[in-house]
Amino acid sequence: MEFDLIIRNGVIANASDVITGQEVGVKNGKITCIGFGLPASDSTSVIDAEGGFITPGGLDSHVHLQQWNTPTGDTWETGSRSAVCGGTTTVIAFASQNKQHQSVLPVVNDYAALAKDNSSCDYALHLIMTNPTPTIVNEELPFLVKEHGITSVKLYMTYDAMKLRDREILDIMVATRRLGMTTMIHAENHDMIELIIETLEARGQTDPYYHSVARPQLAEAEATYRAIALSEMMDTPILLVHVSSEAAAKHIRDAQTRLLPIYGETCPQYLYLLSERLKGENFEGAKCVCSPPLREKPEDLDHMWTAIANGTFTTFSSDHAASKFNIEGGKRLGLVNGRPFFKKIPNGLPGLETRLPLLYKGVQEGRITINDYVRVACSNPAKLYGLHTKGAIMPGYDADFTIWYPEGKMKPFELTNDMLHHDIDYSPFEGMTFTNWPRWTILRGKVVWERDEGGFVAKRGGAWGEYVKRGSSTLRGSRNVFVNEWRPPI
Ligand code: DUC
Ligand code: ZN
Ligand code: ZN
Ligand code: ZN
Repeated sequence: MEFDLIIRNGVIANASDVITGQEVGVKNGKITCIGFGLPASDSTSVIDAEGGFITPGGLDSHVHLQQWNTPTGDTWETGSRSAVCGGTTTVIAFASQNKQHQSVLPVVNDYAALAKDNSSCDYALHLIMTNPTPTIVNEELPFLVKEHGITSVKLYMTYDAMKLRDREILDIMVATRRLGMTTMIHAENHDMIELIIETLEARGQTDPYYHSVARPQLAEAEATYRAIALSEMMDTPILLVHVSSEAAAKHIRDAQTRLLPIYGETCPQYLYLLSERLKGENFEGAKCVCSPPLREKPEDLDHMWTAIANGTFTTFSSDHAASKFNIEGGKRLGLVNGRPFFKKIPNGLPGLETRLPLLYKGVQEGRITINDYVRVACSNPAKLYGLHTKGAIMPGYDADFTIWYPEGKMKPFELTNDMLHHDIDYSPFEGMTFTNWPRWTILRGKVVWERDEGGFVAKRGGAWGEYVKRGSSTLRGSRNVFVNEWRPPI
């Protein structure tokens, strides 16, 4: 058998196993063989992994690029470049409906056009629904599943511009159940938050730090449980996005123990950063405003690591939703007449490129295993969102890989923003020490990032990331188990 590429001397890590001593053979962008002593011909490229881990290419299933609410953020070009330089080979970003849109078909087309020919990694789209008219729910969603392979929606329980009532969520779940879609939910109690914000404002408490006071863990936990109850009644799988607190994770775990199809996602910021970061001088706290907010205590971070290790969290995503800190003309978003106003600070952090190195650090520190890493960062996102040729190193799968340095080979370094490839003027993780980083990123058999030599090399071949039409989830879905004799409409 002829190979285009052979990767030698690596430790192959999947979600289930670690394989040593074997090599990976690639032909026409696919993994065709895993075995001993694969033969190289004159036309075969050979990579020597020198004992480092070979993991499936990272799949970041929660990314905001060129969305209407991040006007100073990354484009597809800069965001996808940053992704591959951090080991990610596939991103799923959002096409976002405004309340005014009476049809989501043009919305999806517009977002797809932004990505087309501009992405250095493979990509897919979720749909954010903010105004679920009967036509959209009953006619357009089936079309999007069939024609575009958009098999997931994201719904918000908070923000005036996005929030849905419980009844609207239930109506959408009738359709997502019928269509085998995954429903992602941003769970925070809107009314609790709105009341707190109003009173904070009246008291002049508008510095960035009060963003975290305005969105307590209780607001997340209440909405999380409510979302689970809606899902249980409708027998429909959901994923709670960007979970930040133990109380919310506990609701998810309890539901999973009962075999409900409830899934959870967490993000790097909830593993590493605390709300004290919002107190920085000179408005620096604005760099760490995300929702749900950073939590208070070191134990809060430990709980999130534990929930990755014990399987409560299904996926680990960046939630890259970046805005520049300094914008042209010396302006800063979130300052109103020179005064900080936390409600006006764009919510979200940059994190596409740092997601995998930060998770890998947890492997090095013994918090999680390499199998946990692959499960939440590669395999489960592929299974939950129906990317059936990605997320594992197996014959027949896409030849997408992240290859790490062997331990001890890389000189420790402190992260600075100029090492990153996004178009954002800061990273909340600057100053952290790393002792490993993706050494090579390979997308469908082609090297797109080589840290020691060419750096970001995808540009040589153009932005050749492809749109991926997705199928249905292969994780547990609707079970035909109901709360009583009532049945949802079919
Ligand atoms: N939700 C997200 O998913 N991303 C950024 C902000 C938010 O509220
Ligand atoms: Zn409101
Ligand atoms: Zn959200
Ligand atoms: Zn998000």
